[in-house]
Amino acid sequence: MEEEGKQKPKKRNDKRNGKSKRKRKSKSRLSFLFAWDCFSPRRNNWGNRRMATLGVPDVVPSPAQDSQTLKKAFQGTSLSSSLVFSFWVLCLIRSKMGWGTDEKAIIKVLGRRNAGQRRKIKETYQQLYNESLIHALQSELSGDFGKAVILWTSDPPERDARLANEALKSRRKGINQVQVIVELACAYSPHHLVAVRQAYCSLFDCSLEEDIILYVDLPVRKILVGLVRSYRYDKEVVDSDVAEAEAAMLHEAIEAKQLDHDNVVLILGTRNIFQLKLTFECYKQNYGNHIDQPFHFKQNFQQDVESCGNGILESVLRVVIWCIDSPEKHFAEVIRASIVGLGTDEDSLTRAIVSRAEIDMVKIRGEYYEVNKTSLEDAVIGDTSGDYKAFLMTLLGATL
Ligand SMILES: [Ca+2]
Repeated sequence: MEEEGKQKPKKRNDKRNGKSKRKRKSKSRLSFLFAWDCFSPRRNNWGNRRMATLGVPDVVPSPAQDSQTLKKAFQGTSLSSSLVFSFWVLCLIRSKMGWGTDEKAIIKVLGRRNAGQRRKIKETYQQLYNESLIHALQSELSGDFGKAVILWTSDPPERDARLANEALKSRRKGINQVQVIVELACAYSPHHLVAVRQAYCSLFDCSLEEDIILYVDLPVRKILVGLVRSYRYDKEVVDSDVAEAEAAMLHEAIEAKQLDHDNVVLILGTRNIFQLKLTFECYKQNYGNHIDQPFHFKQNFQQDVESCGNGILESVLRVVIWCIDSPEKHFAEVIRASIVGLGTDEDSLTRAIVSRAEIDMVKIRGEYYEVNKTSLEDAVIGDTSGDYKAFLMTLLGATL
């Protein structure tokens, strides 16, 4: 779990001209920011317990107790409750049918522990049984349920490095795959992105950037490399002059239909999230009027990007803007798209719920209801079943 942003906004001195150039957001100059201030990433973009749906019990067993419960669940607790059968019959059934894993107990333990608690359980399990918990889960669980539990139990940087690798090596390179990389670069803290890049190097013996260059074609490659290379400043420091100038640059790129222009890549890949939100707002204020729109309707940067075409580049930039401006909108859409119509895209559904349950799932749930007029929980219940459904619902706050 990533730490809640606790740092207060601060001034930064620009030594080039000897005076404070960058300014802390002030209500008088930037009053239009107030409307979204309550959704500010400073408070919850990168993790906030109040925005998590994960339900940790008031009294949490020790990591050793949890490890024992899990070990017992792998061996099958049904032995003790099925004394009516003789022991050898159970052994026979178990050996023939693989019967004996208590999935509910696994969900009850792992599905109700936060990232720090899960890490301690993993360490303790390794010490007690000289066996990796992840390996044990891999050998005991299967299907979408197994995948979801393993992703949830993995360290977040390693989890996301594996997700990125899977997306890059996928034969399909549609927006569903590419957006996994965009999420990493734009919807998480800069520290998390660096940790994912480090994990990627250790796991796959090459850098994330190298694999993007290898597997993704231009012009999307240029955008993705620019985004994952970034290490954004993570505090709320904005400069309205920079926002005005860079909104103009974005507008020039839109006018020229050059969405992969160097300026676009530089702005989106280097500026802090707060600065970019201000730039998007300046864009809307300065360039949002369109002849064919009612006078009170101002088009924003994302809508202008979409009006440039419907190719992969436009889709990628739309995801970039959403992940920066309001990640909950993006993840609500990922969940909607994974559920809508016949069948389910379980990988996307799992990724969205597993990776955001501890960050902003409450906001995602609200956004989902707003757009789809149905609850996120009902949608998940309607499209999933068995232990997989029970696990996702537990991460969404339901109790078994
Ligand atoms: Ca469906």
